[in-house]
Amino acid sequence: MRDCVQVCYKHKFISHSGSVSYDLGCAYQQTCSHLTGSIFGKRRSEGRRQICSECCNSTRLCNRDLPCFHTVSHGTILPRECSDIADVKTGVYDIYPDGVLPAVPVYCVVNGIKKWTVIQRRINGCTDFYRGWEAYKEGFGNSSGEYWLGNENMHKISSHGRHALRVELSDFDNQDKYAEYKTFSIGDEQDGYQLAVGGYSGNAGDSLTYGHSGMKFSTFDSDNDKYYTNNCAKLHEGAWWYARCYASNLNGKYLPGRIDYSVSGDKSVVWHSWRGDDYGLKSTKMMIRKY
Ligand SMILES: [Ca+2]
Repeated sequence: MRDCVQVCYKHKFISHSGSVSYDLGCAYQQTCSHLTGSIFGKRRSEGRRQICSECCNSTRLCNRDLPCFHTVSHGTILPRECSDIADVKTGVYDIYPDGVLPAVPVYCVVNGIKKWTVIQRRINGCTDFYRGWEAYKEGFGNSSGEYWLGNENMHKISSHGRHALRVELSDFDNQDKYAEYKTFSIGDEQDGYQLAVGGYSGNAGDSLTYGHSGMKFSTFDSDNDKYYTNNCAKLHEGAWWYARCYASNLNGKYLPGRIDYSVSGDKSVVWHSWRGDDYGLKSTKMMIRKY
């Protein structure tokens, strides 16, 4: 099987003692057709002086030495997020949340001097967002369409410098609203990718700080919510930093417009403080930037 592309990296880093070293290794960009659900590859190896090897088959075992055909130049600092990319414009770019390969394709939004990295986008309901812990951890979807960047990537990006979050929302009456937060970060997996968000401004109302900041992430197969006798992710067919259960549900089911409670319940793409929990929004965009 030859549909896995092998790439190599050489990444400059500074150790705790202050000495400069280079992390040499290899990674692959996952292009295997049976894994099209994910746009994100996995880092193949860590540490120094790894031998480049071939991605052999779907078991992801690597066992053959191969020459590298692509090497990142000596000392190159790879962009961790859109604001690290020189001359970035609105569109799809590769970022490296780990600081090393593999690349993660992502949608960048440039608004004046503000360069945003989109972490979540809904536009048409084409992508299924009712997925489990591993899918939300790694990310899924398509960088030019609907996607979730992945909790692990969000954690890595938000761990380097202070970040702001901007949430942009549209309804089916062609109205646009936004909510912006001065602070945004995601904990690591051990912390359940806990959300920390605050400093609201905007015109959509704040449906994230109260009820979600401080909460762990929950999926249907990993219940970390505060509703001890029920599972919020299952109840609302989403995955979110549920408490008991939500003020917003942007990864909910794509149910356009006013929904019939008796049929669908409050499972849709909701931002309570704007259109209430019986209205499924048309599009959503969550994006972050370093400042
Ligand atoms: Ca629960």
